[in-house]
Amino acid sequence: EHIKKWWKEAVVYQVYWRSFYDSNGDGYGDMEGLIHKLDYIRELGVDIIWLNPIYDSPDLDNGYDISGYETVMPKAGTMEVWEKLLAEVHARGMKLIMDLVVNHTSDRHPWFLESKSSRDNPKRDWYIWKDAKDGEAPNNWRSYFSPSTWEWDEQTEQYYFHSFAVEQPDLNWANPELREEIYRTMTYWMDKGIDGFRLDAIALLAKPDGFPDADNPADIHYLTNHPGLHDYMREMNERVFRHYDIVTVGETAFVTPEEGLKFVGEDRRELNMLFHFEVCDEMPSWDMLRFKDIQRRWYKGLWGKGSNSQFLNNHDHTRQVTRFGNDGPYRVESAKLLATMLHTLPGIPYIYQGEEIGMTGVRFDSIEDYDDIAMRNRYDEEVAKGGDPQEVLLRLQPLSRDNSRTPMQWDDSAYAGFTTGTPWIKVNPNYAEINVAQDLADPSSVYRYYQQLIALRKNNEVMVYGDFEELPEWLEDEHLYVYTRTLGETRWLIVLNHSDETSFIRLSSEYIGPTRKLLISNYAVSEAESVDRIVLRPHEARIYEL
Ligand code: TEU
Repeated sequence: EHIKKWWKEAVVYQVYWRSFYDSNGDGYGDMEGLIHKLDYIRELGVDIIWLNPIYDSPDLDNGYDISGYETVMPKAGTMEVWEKLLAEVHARGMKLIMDLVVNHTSDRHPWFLESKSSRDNPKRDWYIWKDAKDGEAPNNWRSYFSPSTWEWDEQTEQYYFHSFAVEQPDLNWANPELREEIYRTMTYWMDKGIDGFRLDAIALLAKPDGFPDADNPADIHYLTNHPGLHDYMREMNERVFRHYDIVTVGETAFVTPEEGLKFVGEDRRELNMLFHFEVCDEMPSWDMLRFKDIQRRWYKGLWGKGSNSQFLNNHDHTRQVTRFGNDGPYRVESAKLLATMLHTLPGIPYIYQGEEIGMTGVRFDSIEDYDDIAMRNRYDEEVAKGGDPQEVLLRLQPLSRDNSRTPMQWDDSAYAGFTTGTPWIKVNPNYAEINVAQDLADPSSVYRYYQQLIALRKNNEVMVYGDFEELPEWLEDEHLYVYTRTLGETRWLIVLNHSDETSFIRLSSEYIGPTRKLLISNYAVSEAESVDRIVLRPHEARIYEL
């Protein structure tokens, strides 16, 4: 019952270009540098590159504060280099999807400068302006990056709304003129030949009438999924997406499977793929029982009706082997286990740059070493309220977005071979042990394992379209994750031991047949292994064909 699509069979590789490879020694990665490394990405076997924003921007939120939708930020390169990048990606048989931020712009976008210039400026209503209420902000909402979603403008004596930083005013999607302008700019990029969009913070576009106060201002779910949102999404599809053979991915915070299906249901004509955060937002550290529950609900809610993604880290969430695995003695096994899980669960797998060599999170000694506006604002806010600076720093470190933004570790030369200049953010000190050169030279490296996993997907449709079913014996096990994928006559058994202890699995006869074949594992497995009792070493993963 699956409609086959090229993007359903794809593996996506996310390039946070400013931390990927610096070609001109200014300390920032750039698109020219990315072009130099495209063969590295291609050899992994991935199909789609997701490029974080490269548009003109004051760069306060690392490109997510756009001041020009059709011009390129000089740090990233030029439009000519971008055209070359697209051609080089296509020449290698890969696709390029662009990250597009349409919930808000930079406060230095010309549209906002006009909008804030006077109450009767024609673009006033392209943003959200409100009078003070009893001399205060219109309501009690917190923003993602600041204590209030409202910023007072002295000149026109009104507040403007911002879901993120003060410098990121939200666009007013209720304004049809604004929507038309966004569709025009989307078409501009589509007509350049890109293969789709990753749509940033897309669940925030619709705002509630009257902006009522929240019962609990700290629980910022109120920023998302308001009535009218899907009218915008359907109009966006109607005006732009449906005219191209592309893939569209919605970054949707705080959605349930039911809400998520509204975005990606095959009959909905909105988006193709969901990129939801239930794991990253609701699971501060690893909890196999909760993870299994999340996977069950999403499988039940979406499978056969709409497409989901599988990931455990990105540029906003710390590195998976540190947060959800073991980045110490079992780092390599753990990185391979997490990859095996993400590539065999139902959904399109996303690889965040560096994940494929098992890069880890970071701990900088001083707040000055951190760049992320979310972290810096939170630190300032908490210290201003009397928090002990050292205690606040230690508490914010594990989930700081900078954990994933340290430079890609290419080799053990200065600055991990990322730049010949001074990097914009410090390199993780473990780069001498963890780097691409090392992994390419080692046949049992994390990189080589990812290559094998991705090659499996190319040759086995069961990984893409196979039904998912957990073995009942281990539903409630807090370490073992045991499930099958089935497509027609093909049946795979995946066994995962998510712990530092050795465990074992006793299998009933239906999983032991004479045809059982070990396809991949992250430990050497002796053929003498007894067929009905599998011993799983710490963080051991295996895929069997039954
Ligand atoms: O992130 C959106 C955002 O912050 C939430 O969706 C959050 O990521 C989610 O709840 C998981 O915690 C996007 C970009 O990825 C981020 O880098 C930008 O800072 C942000 O939008 C504003 O554009």
